[in-house]
Order: sequence, then structure tokens, then C-alpha cells
Amino acid sequence: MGYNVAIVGATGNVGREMLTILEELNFPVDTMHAIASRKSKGMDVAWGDKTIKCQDIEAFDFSTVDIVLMSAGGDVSRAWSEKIGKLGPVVIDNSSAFRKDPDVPLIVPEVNPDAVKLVSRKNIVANPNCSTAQLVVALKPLHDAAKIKRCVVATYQSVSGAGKEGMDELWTQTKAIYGLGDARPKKFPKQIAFNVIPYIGSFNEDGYTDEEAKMWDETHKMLDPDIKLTVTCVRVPVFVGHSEAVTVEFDRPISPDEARAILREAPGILVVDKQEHDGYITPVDAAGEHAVYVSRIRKDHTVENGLVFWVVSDNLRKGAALNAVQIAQLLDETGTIKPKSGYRTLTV
Ligand code: 11C
Repeated sequence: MGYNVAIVGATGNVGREMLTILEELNFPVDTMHAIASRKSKGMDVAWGDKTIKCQDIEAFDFSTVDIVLMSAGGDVSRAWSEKIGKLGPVVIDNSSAFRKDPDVPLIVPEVNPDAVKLVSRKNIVANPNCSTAQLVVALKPLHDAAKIKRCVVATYQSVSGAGKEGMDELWTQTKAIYGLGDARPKKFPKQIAFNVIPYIGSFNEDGYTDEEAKMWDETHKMLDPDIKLTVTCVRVPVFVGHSEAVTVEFDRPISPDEARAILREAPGILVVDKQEHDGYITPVDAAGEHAVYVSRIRKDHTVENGLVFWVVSDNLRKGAALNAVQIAQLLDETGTIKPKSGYRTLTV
């Protein structure tokens, strides 16, 4: 017995990945609805061996579905998620709109699955920012073994984090550098081809960006509010896959070997860590995969109990669509949601 599912933002980078991953993970779906903004209304998206037409969000009856995967940006989510939740379905929201709401659980299933007990407050579950999701998957098992006191992160974020327009801009500028077209920045504030940009999101008053603040706010909500975390978020000319250089200070000694052993046992993580060129992961290796990869684990010689390591994951998958589908699986496995089609069959 499957669920009736709607994906809002089905034509975007993440929406398409959601459709693919629901299938890859054999999530029980009875009926799939693709919902899009006016701009994409009527467009086709692939669902299994069929195509389905995008329906207009204004005209769609959300009370007929069990789960809504929402990936159409913060404004659409703010306008719709609470209304939809009141009609009965659970909304799994990929935007930042509700992540800080105390009545909305923010969940990475490997990190804080127990937070599902809060779902019924608004029938909304928030999916974290892509750069936070992969970070907390790596930090959680280490934090359980030795409390993390302080963490310093530098991100290397791919252009797909900024949507299809970000990917198009890297492609267009790369060609333009060789004389084929227009190299002027549009989506990003500066040239992204053959460059790096130390700015993602928007500036906050303290000089950080909101992307950087999301990383500590979300880590505090899901893992531990006492972890001191500082971040520099950087956009790099990579199509898919976010990377992070992570420096962690613990409250007790933890050796690189102990960390490797802990991380090898942890859910969602693959440790690839040898001092040879097949012994570390790059975003090109991680693109299209489900794991959070940890490489280059070594001692931080500048503090008493410190480690430095490298974390890479597919930002469209674990950073967005995969985590959202894992939340749907968690809701199903914990009995937090049940398919309405199942109830209908039982009560006929
Ligand atoms: C990026 N992390 O790479 C952003 C995209 O809060 O969900 C996701 C923003 C968010 O640009």
C-alpha cells in the first residue's frame, strides 16, 4: 500500500532528484503529482517509465495527498506549507523558511530521528541546508564519542546549490572565456568560471553571510547548541558536490585511527582515507552517490585534542532530495504517517 505524493517544484534541480530517488529507494508511491509554479505549468517531468504533467499549485487539491515534498524556494514555502499542513498531508520542506521554527522539526535521519515526534505540531518537517546536512552526518558519531567543543569549517560549494541557473552560468562563462559568448555574471555576483567566490546567500550585519549562519543555526538545532562553530562559505566552479574542510576540537583526545573506526561504523558515511590518490574523494567522485564521504583525517597539531578532515557529498542528494526522501521513509517507518489509500481500502 503506497502513498499519494506531490512534489512542488518538480522541474527544478532538487525536484527532479526527488523523483529519481523516490524510485531508487523504492519508496511506496501509489500516485505521484508534479506541481510547479505558473512558469513551469504544463511541462512534463519523468516519473519511472512515464511522464507526468506539472499541475498549477493554485488549482491542486492538496487534501488528496499524504506527503508533499516542497522544493520551490522560501517564498512558495512560506505561502503554502502551513496551509497544506492544516489540510492533513505532511510537508517535507527543502527551503529555509521553517528551519528555525521551534514547532517544526529539522531532521537528518542519521542525526536526530527522534525529532519526528514534533511533526504533528504543524505537519511540516524542514530539510536542512545542503552544506549543513553533510557536516552533521560526519560530526554526529564523533560528537557521541568525544564532545565537540569547537568546529571551524570552510566550504567549497558547487554551482548546483544555486539551482539550474547557477549550473547554466558556469557552463556559459566557461565557454565565453574561450570567446564563445557572454561571460558577464548574472546569477553569481562575480565570475564563477575559473574563479572562487567567498560569498553565498546574502550579507548579515556581522559580516557573515546567511549561508554561514544557517550552518551554525541548523547544527545547533539538530546536534548540540553548545558546539562553537564558525564557517566561511565559498562557491567554486564545480557542477555538483559540496566539499568542506573541517577542523574540530574535542573535550578528550581522539586519534585519527579512532575517528576512522567510529566513522566507518556510522550510518550514511563512507571513509575513503589513504595517503594515495585513490585515497581521498573529490566532488566529481561523489556526484550521483548517496554517501557522505570523509577523507584526509589527521591530527590538528595546533590544539590539544583536535582533528582535521575533508567531507564531500552530492548536494542535490544527501544535501537535499535524498535527505527529504529519507525523512519520508522515517515518517513511514515510525508510523508518523500512514497512506490514506490504505485507510480507504480498509474502510471500504
Ligand atoms: C547553495 N546551500 O549552495 C545553498 C543552497 O538554504 O536550502 C541551498 C539553500 C538552502 O547555494
